[in-house]
Amino acid sequence: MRRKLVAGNWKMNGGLAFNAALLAEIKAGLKQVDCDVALCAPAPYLAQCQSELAGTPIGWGGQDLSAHAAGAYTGEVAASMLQDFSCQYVIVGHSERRAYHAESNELVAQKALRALQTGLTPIVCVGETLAEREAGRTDEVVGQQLDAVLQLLDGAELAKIVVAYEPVWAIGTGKTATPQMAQDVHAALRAKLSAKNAGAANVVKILYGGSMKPDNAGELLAMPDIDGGLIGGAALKAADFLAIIAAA
Ligand code: 3PY
Repeated sequence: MRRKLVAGNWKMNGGLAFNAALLAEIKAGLKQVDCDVALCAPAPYLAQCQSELAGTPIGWGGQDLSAHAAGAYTGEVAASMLQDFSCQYVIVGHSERRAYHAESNELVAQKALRALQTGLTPIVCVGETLAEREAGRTDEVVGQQLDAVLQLLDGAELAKIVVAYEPVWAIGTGKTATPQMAQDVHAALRAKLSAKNAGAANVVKILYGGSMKPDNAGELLAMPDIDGGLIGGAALKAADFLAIIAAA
């Protein structure tokens, strides 16, 4: 039985005062937690997450990292820097980074490897565009995205990743995959993981992301291969985030 993970992706939102109020409200509202919970914040606010969340059941992490260990890579954030702020997680390959920063499947896989080598859990995002879905290419596209990671990791490393299926057409649009549509893709992803390493496939959490909110979380999270959520807009509202945690 895989323990569920509810991870918030704040994207490029927030500010010191906003975060302080949000974190206080989430901490106050968090009663019984039966799942893992994490927040992925913009890099400048990781120190704030560390000081506000240390000692709580809520973990924290970055939204991206460099594939390089250190050096002349202006603007990049190294895995070791995330580690300095006690991050446990880092998102890699979010569709917004793939689209706006031209991140290839191979680069995303290298970032996942770098995270693992530094003791961070990479949340590896995969997902198809609307055109790809309408052309019947969903499994092929997410399969290729996952394959790049499978090629780089051995079985022990693979068991430590989290995968997030985020259909691009459901991100920030209010549209959500139906629970069965999401389950079908999650099952295909797990089959791919299993072909590489059956033991790892059983333990890897596959999250659903893309407009998960309180009113659809319960039915999505009830599907056998949906092991949690990567939450966008709803993670910026304490009541919504808490409701999704309660549904997990
Ligand atoms: C969304 O739900 O919009 C996301 O992109 C979460 O990562």
